[in-house]
Amino acid sequence: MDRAAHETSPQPVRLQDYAPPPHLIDSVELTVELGDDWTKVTAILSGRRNPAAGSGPAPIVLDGQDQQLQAVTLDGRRLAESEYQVGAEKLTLPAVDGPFELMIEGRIRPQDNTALEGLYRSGGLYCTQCEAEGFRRITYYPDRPDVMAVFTVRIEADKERFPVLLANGNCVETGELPFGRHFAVWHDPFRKPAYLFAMVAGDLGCVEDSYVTRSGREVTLRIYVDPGNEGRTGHAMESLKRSMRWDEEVYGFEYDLDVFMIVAVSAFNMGAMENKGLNIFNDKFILADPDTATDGDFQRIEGIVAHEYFHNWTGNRITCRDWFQLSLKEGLTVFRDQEFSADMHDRGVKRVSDVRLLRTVQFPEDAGPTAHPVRPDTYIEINNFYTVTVYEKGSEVVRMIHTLLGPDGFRKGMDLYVERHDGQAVTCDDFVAAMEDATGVDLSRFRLWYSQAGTPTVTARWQHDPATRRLDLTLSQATPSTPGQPTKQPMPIPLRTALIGRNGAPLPLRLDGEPDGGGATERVLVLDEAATTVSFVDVPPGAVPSLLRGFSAPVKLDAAWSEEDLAFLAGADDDPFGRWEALQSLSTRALLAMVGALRAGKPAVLDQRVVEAFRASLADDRLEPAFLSELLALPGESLLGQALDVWHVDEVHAARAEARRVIGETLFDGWSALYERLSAAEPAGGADLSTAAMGRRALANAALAYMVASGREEGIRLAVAQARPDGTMTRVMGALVALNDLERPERDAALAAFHDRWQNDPLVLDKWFALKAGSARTDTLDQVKGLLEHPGFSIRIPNRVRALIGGFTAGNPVRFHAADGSGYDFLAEQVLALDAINPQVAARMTQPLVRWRKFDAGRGKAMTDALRRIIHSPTLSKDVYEIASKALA
Ligand code: 0A1
Ligand code: ZN
Repeated sequence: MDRAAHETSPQPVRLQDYAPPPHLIDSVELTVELGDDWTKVTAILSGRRNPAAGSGPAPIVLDGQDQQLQAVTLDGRRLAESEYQVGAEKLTLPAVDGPFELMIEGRIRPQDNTALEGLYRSGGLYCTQCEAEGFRRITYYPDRPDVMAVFTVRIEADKERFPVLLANGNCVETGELPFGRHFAVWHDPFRKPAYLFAMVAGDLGCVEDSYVTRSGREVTLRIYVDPGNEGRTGHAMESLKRSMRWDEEVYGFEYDLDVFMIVAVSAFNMGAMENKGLNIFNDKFILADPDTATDGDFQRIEGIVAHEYFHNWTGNRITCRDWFQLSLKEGLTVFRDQEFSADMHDRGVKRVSDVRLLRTVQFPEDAGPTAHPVRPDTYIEINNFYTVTVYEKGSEVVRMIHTLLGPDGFRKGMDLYVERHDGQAVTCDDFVAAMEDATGVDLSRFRLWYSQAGTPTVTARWQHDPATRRLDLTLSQATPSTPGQPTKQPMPIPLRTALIGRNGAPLPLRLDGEPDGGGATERVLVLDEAATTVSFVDVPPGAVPSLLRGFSAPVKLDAAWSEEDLAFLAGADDDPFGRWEALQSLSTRALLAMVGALRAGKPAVLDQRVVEAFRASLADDRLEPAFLSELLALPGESLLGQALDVWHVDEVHAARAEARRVIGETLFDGWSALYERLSAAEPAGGADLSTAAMGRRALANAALAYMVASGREEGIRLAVAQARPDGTMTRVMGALVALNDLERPERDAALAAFHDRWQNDPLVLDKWFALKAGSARTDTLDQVKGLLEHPGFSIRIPNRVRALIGGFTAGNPVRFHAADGSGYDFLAEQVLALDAINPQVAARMTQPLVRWRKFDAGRGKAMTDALRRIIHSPTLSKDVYEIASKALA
């Protein structure tokens, strides 16, 4: 029997059932006594009845999980056990009417906490992760974001093993205790929800710096790492200072405490966490030097450090009323970190890489069984909703508001949002209302973007009449049904539009009926009905529309471009995104035609126009190397799979490999000249981390990969030389990626040398695991199974799991989707093993199975068999249950 049919199926939580908390907590005094057997936690809560939730006595109900309650004292009187009820996840206390003081004593065992939520041990370090609902594993508490309190925290621990004791805010007292123990007391003056609580205890190295805010306050900055790693924190520290400056300049947001701390830990479920004044990071997103981290790693670190820092205002000062509003802080903060990175580096390149992520991961989510709106209206396990929809699509929704209001209007809206809501827990609707009230722009229909799931398709058709010089552009929209939402309404869709003249220059635009277009060459057209036609006048013959410029809305565009139009835009569009998109579309059409040929048993031949467009781009020396490397990347296998009704994994893989071979071979001399020129420009050591230098390395690696793909020995020879493990990581990884699919001894030797050099460095070893798991070679699954026994692998460390298991199941479609179902069996087994240890990560690992409808009948059956095997487990977590049951629904 499916657990779905079982009477104890986990029950969903619904937005419509939201009710304000019956009691508020004003202050929390928490004492945590870390001990080898038990950790004792004492909480003194000062609370009162919430006037917004009615009057009269109401029982105090607290959340709690995985802990032993020792004693409860209410207003100075110890309660008898008969006076309260302890359920599996709730503690119910007597009804109270007025203010109260509650003391809760309990004990927990962080050393057994493998779920990495609440207080846990990572190596020799104690640390916390409380978002979303981890605080209830530390003490009984109203663990919901609309309860905001001032926290004072006292930590006690053995001094020798845990010399560093940290919590949010300012350290107000430290001292010695008997038996070699010591304590520290931290006070955070800002009211905050429990999910922003954090504490750390361990033996850590510390790197200190400082920052002077624009009003002249000095802030101490500290990054804590395992001793020995201090030398790898410089980039994170610089990124932090740049983020602080940017937030002052762009939004007027200044940091508000005297100290800002970051702690890097090796066992962490996600990327990082924005706890007030004490961010905790997955060490992978802090530690970097040119020998061990790639340029991509450096850029991700900068973006994530910025993201967590930016949460101080968008998330911490103003937080979410309930977890359905998660995108209030996440969509907005992703938008802010994307803009920060665009300002620090190349705006066009950043946009392209963000769009690629959205399309590769969010579009499939929006089209599959776990599709949900940016503001979900129901969930079983909130941890499953830290999704690309809430984060990345949420950011696109904020970006559309920015486009509709303009930068000044958006800034006015942000100012009003902060003025109204600082110190509060609010909703997405409050955010939109501030944007409206600050500018007078009506966003009532725009709110559908928060409530309606699914990716709209915009269809664009046009007709030019040479006699009247009119171009009629007809636009229409449709959003497919998604689970629970069979029909959709049209939404306002901002479409940045231009017309590119035959000479390659954008034309001044005038709409029919306008006396004068003002000379502007770009318009934001807002498609807010099911269909509409706009007419441009004075349009010369041969003009080609450039649509959805900058990817101005998260939609699929079906535009009537011919291959010639696309080739023209690929060389002429003045919008970087538009130019990249044109070449992507041209390549996608060609690759899909190759897939069709292979399906029909015919040879796959690459459309020559793609090669010519590549040749032209290669020769265009006005392009920045970083942008050129994006331009010359073919769409990935999963994007091609999505573009097909049925994702034929083998044919997609073969077609793409053949296209790369042809492009590599035909343009070999061009790649080779480029590679040589760029390698000569690379200073020894590779420590130049400027945007330009990173761009040159990206392009050199792209050229190298095409040379290897050509099959010529010279390409392999160059890659083998570049793969030598004494090089900088960007170059070594570029070479290893280029070699990774080859059935050649050189490939094995290069990987073995890399392993031997880095086997004792866990973060670099992860790269090796991911390479092994991501190889298209036929022996990959066997290799992966063998590596589960590698001394460097541990199922308890999420980074290892994501590198090895995720590297195979999410990063290697052609092998994971092997027709015999072996990849699915492997994943089912791993998900079940992991679920007993870390349900949150297990649920994420289940994702590659959910889109089984996208595959042929044989694979679809094998995938659903694997899902059934998972869901029939008698001890399944609600995390995995939610994903698997939705996938099978
Ligand atoms: N708020 C963090 C992400 C995060 C979410 C949940 C976590 O554990 C369940 C951990 C981190 C961010 O947006 O960076
Ligand atoms: Zn975030």
